[in-house]
Amino acid sequence: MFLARKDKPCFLVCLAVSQLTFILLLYRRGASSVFQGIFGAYPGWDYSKTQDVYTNLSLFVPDSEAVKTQYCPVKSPILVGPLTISVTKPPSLKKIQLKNRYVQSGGYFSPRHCFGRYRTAVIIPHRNRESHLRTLLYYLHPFLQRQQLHYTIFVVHQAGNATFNRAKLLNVGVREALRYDDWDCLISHDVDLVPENDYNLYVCDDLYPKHLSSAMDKFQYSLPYWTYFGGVSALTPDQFMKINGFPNTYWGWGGEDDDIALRIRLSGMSMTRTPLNLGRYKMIPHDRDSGNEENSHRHNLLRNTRLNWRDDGMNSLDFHLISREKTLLYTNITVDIGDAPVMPTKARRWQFF
Ligand code: UDH
Ligand code: MN
Repeated sequence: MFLARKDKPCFLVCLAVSQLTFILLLYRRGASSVFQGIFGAYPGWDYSKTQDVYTNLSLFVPDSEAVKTQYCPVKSPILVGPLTISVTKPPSLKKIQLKNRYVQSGGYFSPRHCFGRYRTAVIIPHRNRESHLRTLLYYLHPFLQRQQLHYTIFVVHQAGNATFNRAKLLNVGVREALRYDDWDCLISHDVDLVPENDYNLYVCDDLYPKHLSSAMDKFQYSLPYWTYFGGVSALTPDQFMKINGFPNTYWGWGGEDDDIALRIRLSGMSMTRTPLNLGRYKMIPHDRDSGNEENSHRHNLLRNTRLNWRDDGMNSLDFHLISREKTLLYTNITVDIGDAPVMPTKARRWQFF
C-alpha cells in the first residue's frame, strides 16, 4: 500500500533475495547456530585465544580424607573454552599416563570431590592408527575430566586384514560397554578428531541423537551437507536401541553415517547438533587407509535402508570376541567381525560391445 507501483518489483526482489540468503544460511551453518548468531544466546568464542587442556586440572587432586556427599555442579567450574591443540607430534603413552594420574585401569574416571552427574562411554573404532589414538587420548582424558564426567574410554580394535567396518565396530563397542556400566550416554568417536572447546559437553540430549562434530577443520568448520552425522555423535542407550543400533553391512569407507542419519528419521526422531561455533574439531591429517577403500555399494545400500534397518543392526550383530583388556588409558576390545560378503557385480547388459 505504501509503495509506489514502480517500487514493488524491487521490494519483491529484495524480499526474495533476503529469504534465499536466510535459507542458505540455515542450510550451510545449521539452524541453531544461525539463531544463536542472531539472538546471541552463546558467547562468540575467540579461537585465537586458547588455553592448555590441562589448565587447573590439579584443582581436582583428591583429598584422601574427603568423603563425597554431593553431586557435581551442573556446570563444571573449570571449563575454559577454546583449547590449544597440536596434532603434529603424538605424545608417548608414558607421558599421557603421567599427566592423567587419576585415570584408573581401563581408562575409567569418576570425579573425586563429587558424584559425576553423567555417565559417558566413549567408543572409538580402531585399526592401525596408534599414533592418532595417542594424540586423542592425550587431549580427551583431561577434556572429559574438566567436564566432571564419570566416564570410560573403549577402543574397539578390528582384528585381521578384512575390509574395515566402522559402524559394526561401534555396535560391538556398545554391546561390550553396556556390560561395564549403566551409561547415560554413548559417544561414537573417530580416532582422529580432537575437540577444540571444552564447553562442547560429552553429554547426551534427552530427546534426540546429537551430532557433536558439527564444525571440522577438514570442512572449513562448517557442515559438508545438512544431514551429515559423521565423526563424533552421542546417543543414549534408549535412542541407540530405538534405531536398532548402526548398520553392520557397510564395509569400507562411506555411507554408514548417512544410514545412521536415515535410521534416526525413520524411527521418528530428529537429530540435534552442537552449535557450529562450539562443535569445532581438528582432524589429524591422514590419507585413506588400505583396507578401508571407498565402498562402491553404499548408494545401493542407502536406497534400501528404509526396508532393512529393522533387520540390520543390534538385533543381527554377530562377532567373535578375541579379547577384552583393561590397559592404563582405555579398555581395549579386540574383535573379529568377519569379512565383507561377496556382492554380485552388476549384470552386464551390453556384453556384446
Ligand atoms: N579407522 C581406523 N582404521 C582404519 C580406517 C578407519 O581406525 O584403517 C577409524 C578411525 O577411527 C577413523 C574412522 O574409522 O577416524 C573413520 O575413517 P577415516 O578417518 O578414514 O574417515 P575420513 O572420512 O577419511 O576422515 C576420509 C579419507 C581421507 C582421504 C583424504 C586424503 N586427502
Ligand atoms: Mn579421518
